[in-house]
Amino acid sequence: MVKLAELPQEELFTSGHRLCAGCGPAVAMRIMTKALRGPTIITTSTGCVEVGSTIYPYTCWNIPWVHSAFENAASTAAGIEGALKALSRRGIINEKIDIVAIGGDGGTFDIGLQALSGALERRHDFLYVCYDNEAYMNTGVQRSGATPYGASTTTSPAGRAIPGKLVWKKNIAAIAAAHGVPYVATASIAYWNDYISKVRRGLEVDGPAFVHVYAPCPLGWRIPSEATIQLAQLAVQTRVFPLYEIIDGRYVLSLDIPKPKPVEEYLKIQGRFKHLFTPECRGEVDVIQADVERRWAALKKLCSQ
Ligand SMILES: Cc1ncc(C[n+]2csc(CCOP(=O)(O)OP(=O)(O)O)c2C)c(N)n1
Repeated sequence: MVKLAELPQEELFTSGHRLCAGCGPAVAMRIMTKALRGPTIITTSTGCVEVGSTIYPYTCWNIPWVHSAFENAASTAAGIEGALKALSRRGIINEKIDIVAIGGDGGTFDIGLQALSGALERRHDFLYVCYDNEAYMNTGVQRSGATPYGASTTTSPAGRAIPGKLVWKKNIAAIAAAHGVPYVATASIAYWNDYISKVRRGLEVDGPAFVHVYAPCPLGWRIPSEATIQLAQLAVQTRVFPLYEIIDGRYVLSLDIPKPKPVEEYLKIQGRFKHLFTPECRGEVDVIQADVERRWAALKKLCSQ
């Protein structure tokens, strides 16, 4: 674990971006850059972070940065890796340059999944960081494969027809790990030093690495700006978003939660789950609590193998 005093003073994700007040993904980016270890090229797929951090002619990235389309951050990273290899073969560069691809949950779980799968399978040496704000926020809060069951979004609106989204969140860490890559981890912006250690480890391993970081969105979750970190912490403390690593296929729990808080505590402060507390939706909170417990038990089992 790193100490606060040991972090680099230099800001590579600087002030002046146009992300919302209390934006979880912005915090995820700033913390991530504190883990970089040397020359690095970053590529970011279209989404809040890309849109809000690089409004032409400005940028808040104090580091080489390439824009990718919504669907192909991982392919861009693979291309950068190939180009760097060619340059080093010709003796034009002789230092190791890290490559980080960044995508939101929509750009990762859904539309960028083919590009991600291909790059993981081809064993490109890069780190993929997925910041998960659990919907397509940049385009107006549409549900994604990462949106949790029961959440109300513009394309899964809670009302008479449905009580919010009807299907469960994809297990993206397991999908990434199924490619047999050396390193996969989940992280939360509320546990910044755990997150930094995981980003660093992802850079250090030889081959592809995937870090899934939980980053609440005040706009889409309908929470006050100052509640972002509290929510990121509550997700972990309720076991909604467990923190773990998958090192060469071996599951390791990063933080045990022996006395979890009730999921209700996490749900009730978010506007996107408000309808779950009306008489018509009675029982939905129990359904969510039961799913959290089932997934936690399965994770504990994997960690004990
Ligand atoms: C092929 C294609 N389809 C749709 C879009 C429109 N689009 C741009 S960003 C985005 C959503 C991004 O969602 P996510 O990756 O979750 O990032 P967030 O906005 O939440 O940061 C969409 C639908 C696009 N740019 N390209």
